[in-house]
Amino acid sequence: MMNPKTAMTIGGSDSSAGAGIQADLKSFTALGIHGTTVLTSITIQNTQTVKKIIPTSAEDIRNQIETVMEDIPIKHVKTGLLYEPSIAKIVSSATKKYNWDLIVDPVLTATSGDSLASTNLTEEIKKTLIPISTIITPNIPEAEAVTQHSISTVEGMKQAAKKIHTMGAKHVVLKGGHLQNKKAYDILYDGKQFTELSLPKIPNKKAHGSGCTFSALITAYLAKGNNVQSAFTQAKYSLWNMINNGYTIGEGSDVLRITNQTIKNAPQKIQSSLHLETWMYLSKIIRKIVDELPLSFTPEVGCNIGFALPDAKNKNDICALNGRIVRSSNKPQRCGPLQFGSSKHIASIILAVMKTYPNQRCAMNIKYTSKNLSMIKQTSFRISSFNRINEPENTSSTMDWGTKTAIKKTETCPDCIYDTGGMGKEPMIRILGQNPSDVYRKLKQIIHQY
Ligand code: PXL
Repeated sequence: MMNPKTAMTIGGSDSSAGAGIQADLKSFTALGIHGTTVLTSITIQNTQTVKKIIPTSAEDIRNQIETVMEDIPIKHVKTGLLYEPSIAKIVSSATKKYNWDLIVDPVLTATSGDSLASTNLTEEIKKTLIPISTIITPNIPEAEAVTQHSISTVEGMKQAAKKIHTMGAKHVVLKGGHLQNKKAYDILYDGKQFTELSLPKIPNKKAHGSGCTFSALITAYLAKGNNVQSAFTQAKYSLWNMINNGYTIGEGSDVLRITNQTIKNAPQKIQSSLHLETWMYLSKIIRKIVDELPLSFTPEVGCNIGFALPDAKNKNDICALNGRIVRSSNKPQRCGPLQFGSSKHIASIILAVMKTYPNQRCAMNIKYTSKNLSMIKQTSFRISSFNRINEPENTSSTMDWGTKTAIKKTETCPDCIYDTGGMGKEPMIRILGQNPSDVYRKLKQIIHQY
């Protein structure tokens, strides 16, 4: 195995490990980057409150940087909580000395509202860090503090980004989560053009550490060799999925799920809000299915499930796993991200069903065994089938032909279609339904016959 690439974070410890150095290190690790850590402070906090900040001495901070740098080659460095202006000065000289690519997250306050900076830190960041930063990643209150202008619209964000760019930052990433919009807009400005990304805000999730994690992910993507624009985009989608899969450990904010799995399963290239809603719906149901699917329902080739946009025309309109739910260590496990256009197989089935029954937009395959079939027969589901022996030679898709053949045999849409396989083809049962919940409900009813 190759040695991992390296990066550094200079920031504070968060004893609840949701933000700060801990979130940075988790983000680096999730992307396969070895993170080194320079502690500027210890914060004493839980998910509800910051009780105390104990700064590290300037000498010890300098010593940490020098000791790491005399031994380990590092190019990408992220700063978080610096706390005092003198620390910003130390980072500034080190950036010049070691020729770092510096990613500055100008941390001023915690999610809980507690202040994380002594006076004059904003001024020092403006004076010494912004002019040498590759990227600065403020949220709205931080951008307001830096520009001395209030921001309440996406247009206002763009004006602020331009202003911060004139202060010397090569790129400005402005995080719009604080705007009162349904969507979270984030923008990247490189001095010439804006890249705008928006994803729906995740309701009821006050996520602690999302700012740290976003800039740490950007840093890690840069360390992996991505350019700024792709680092920004990838980090945004990964972060969104980490918030979406966040979890509760205390009475206060949730914690992000900063794992490689969450990054791998993040949405990619989402074209519209309808695409994203479809993705989210299927994603949620897949989680339940993986938890509850008996191994006896998992075919050798694995399970897939697809969900089509209304009026789907081709496989690009169908969201499915680019991978499968497979057996691993004796339990079902999801592998692969959910993507539009990723499965010709499941798309052929759904598109064939939708030709006759446009509302039936979801399908999932499960293992065929005579026992599974007899369990389905105990329900009131309509069952149909096809036989591969009867497939004409000139069909372009067996699934299209088989599904249409099975549909012709019943007066209303079947709930299940099975075939008993063929040469080198595993027999299979497909569950059809209007949407992921409908398919999940039918699956549970079949499991219940056990
Ligand atoms: O999210 C900003 C931040 C950075 N660093 C530390 C923190 C926080 C927020 O709570 O605790 C150590």
